[in-house]
Amino acid sequence: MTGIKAFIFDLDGVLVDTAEYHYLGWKRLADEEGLPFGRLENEALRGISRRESLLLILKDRLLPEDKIQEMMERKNRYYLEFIRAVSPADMLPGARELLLEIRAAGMQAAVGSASKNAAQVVQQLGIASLLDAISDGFSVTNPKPAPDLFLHAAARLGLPPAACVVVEDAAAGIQAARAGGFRSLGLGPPERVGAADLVFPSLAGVRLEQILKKLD
Ligand code: B16
Ligand code: MG
Repeated sequence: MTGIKAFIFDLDGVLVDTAEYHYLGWKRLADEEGLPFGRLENEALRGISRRESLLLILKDRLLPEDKIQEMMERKNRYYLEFIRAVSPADMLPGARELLLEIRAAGMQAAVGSASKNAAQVVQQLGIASLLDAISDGFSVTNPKPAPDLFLHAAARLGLPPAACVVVEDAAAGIQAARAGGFRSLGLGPPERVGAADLVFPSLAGVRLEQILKKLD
């Protein structure tokens, strides 16, 4: 018996690939500001909060707080334009199937995303009715790799961390899961998510029973 009663899903990179839209938003901002930024630099932003992402793009450039706020708002406007077309068809392969299996097994499911736009994306994906809780960029102050976001989700589910599996595509997310005492399922290359209890390239073809058996 695993004692697992719930799954906490990261959003971007796990349930949907909004990473490309985050990239295009940052790229447009960086180009406007004459900041060097490309796909390579973008890899370091996976799962990282909006503010931390901007600070990484700025490197050692120091800017006043109002300019930082303005740039974060501008990038978010671009991002919101890009995600307007997100629909149920954008769920990543295997994600909806796993959510449905979790529900059918009488387990709980939550989203734990650093994004302040998570609720909107969940709505557009049409999966709100499959979720028991959404913890997002408004829920806690300390971003991943701090465990706060996942602890918030577990508290909303009324469960201890050890009863929840965190599903993540980012190194910072796996770190956060481990720090909080959660089980973890990493999606992607071992170089990125190898610290997780269990690693799959993606959720495509991954069945609930398979996960529970391997975590046993
Ligand atoms: P926002 P996740 C993260 O989502 C993204 O991976 C990351 O690129 C983004 O900067 C962060 O959300 C904040 O998003 O600007 O919409 O608040 O992977 O935690 O679901
Ligand atoms: Mg992610």
